[in-house]
Amino acid sequence: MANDNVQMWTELNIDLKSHDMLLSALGPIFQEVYLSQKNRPAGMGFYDFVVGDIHGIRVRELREHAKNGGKVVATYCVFVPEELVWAADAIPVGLCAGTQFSVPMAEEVLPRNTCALIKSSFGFRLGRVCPYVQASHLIVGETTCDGKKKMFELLNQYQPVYVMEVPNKKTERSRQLWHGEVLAFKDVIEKLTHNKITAEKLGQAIDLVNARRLALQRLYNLRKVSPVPISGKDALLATQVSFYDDAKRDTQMLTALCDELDKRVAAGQGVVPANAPRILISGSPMAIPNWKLHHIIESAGAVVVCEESCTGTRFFSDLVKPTKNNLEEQLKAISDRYMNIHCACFTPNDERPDDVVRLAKEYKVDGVIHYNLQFCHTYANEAVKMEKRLEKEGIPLLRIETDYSDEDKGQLRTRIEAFLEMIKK
Ligand code: BJ8
Repeated sequence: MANDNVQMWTELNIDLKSHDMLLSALGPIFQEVYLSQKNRPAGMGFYDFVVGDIHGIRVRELREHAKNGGKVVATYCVFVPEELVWAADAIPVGLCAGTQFSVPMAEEVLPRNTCALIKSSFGFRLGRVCPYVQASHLIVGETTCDGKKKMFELLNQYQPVYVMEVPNKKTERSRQLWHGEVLAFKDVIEKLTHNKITAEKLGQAIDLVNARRLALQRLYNLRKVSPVPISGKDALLATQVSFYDDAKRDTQMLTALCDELDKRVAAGQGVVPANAPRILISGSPMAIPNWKLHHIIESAGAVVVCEESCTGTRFFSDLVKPTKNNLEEQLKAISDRYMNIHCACFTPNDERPDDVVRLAKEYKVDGVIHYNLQFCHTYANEAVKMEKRLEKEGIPLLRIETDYSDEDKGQLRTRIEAFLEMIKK
């Protein structure tokens, strides 16, 4: 299998030397962050296997699909309506962009004062180290932030990129603009795949993605219990894998994991003592293998019970409203659902602090850690409002700004330990 992988990566024009370095760096990190945890649910075995073969089996599935004439559509943002991709018999893949490894590659071209997520994604393509990028027929970007939209222009020099225009306001005019974008995206996908998106196909795709959202909702609901039956790191990993695994299989694996967690809850079995501080993280998304903050928090004896982020609740909280098989109504339901993502790219975006307050209560947290990637201006600015709002609600908040490097780990540890000491029950 190892040789088969090498042949596949060669066919995908991967830089094998760099790629080897990337994979050999991932193993020890995963060992330290994940495999060293005690008392993990057996269902996490599947996710360990996925990470252990991160550029193997799933990429092979995508290649098989392409050999049979299918298309692979890569995305970076939860605004891209994946239902339309599935409905055209193409496969959507959420790209990772969570590693420091590809950042120096990107810095040869992009300004250094760009957020790590943007640099990491661009570096993957520039350095040819990500088989998911190489295997995709189209990359779909969006205009959520300035850094990303300008990076997509550059990325387009290497691979076909289509950019969806995400409005910055939530007015009726903006909603209409977004609806038009969804319709245009449908045309783009139909053209790419030569498949017509019918009401029947779209209905099936809506059910497929909604089922995965419901499974993730169930997983997160189980994290509301005390003592919590799963660590924040494990829940984050399960969510991260949902971005690129097959949606049907993913739903099955999440369901099996939740069945096991139900039993843990019934037996009162937790991964940490009931009095461990419960933390909600709010802010920028954390793509694989960005486990840095969770690892520091949980190594300090606390537990992350919820993420208000795009690798958390924003990814699955809302379903696309099921409608009868009428294409027009389905497309409207899709655009409505996606416009309801409370990303900091919107102004104003008061729904996000509302969400954090609500989630803090639902998950009975002792404190919130606001996480924003360095040079991400939207989240950094929104933290000011968040701080005021949480202060009013009496919810302790710690603001963290960081990147993917290890340089500030010691400093973060000190600040987080001090915060945990302050909120201790
Ligand atoms: S819907 S959060 S996934 S845009 S961290 S690249 S905003 S400078 S990631 Fe996001 Fe979609 Fe919004 Fe979610 Fe720019 Fe900020 Fe970097 Fe960011």
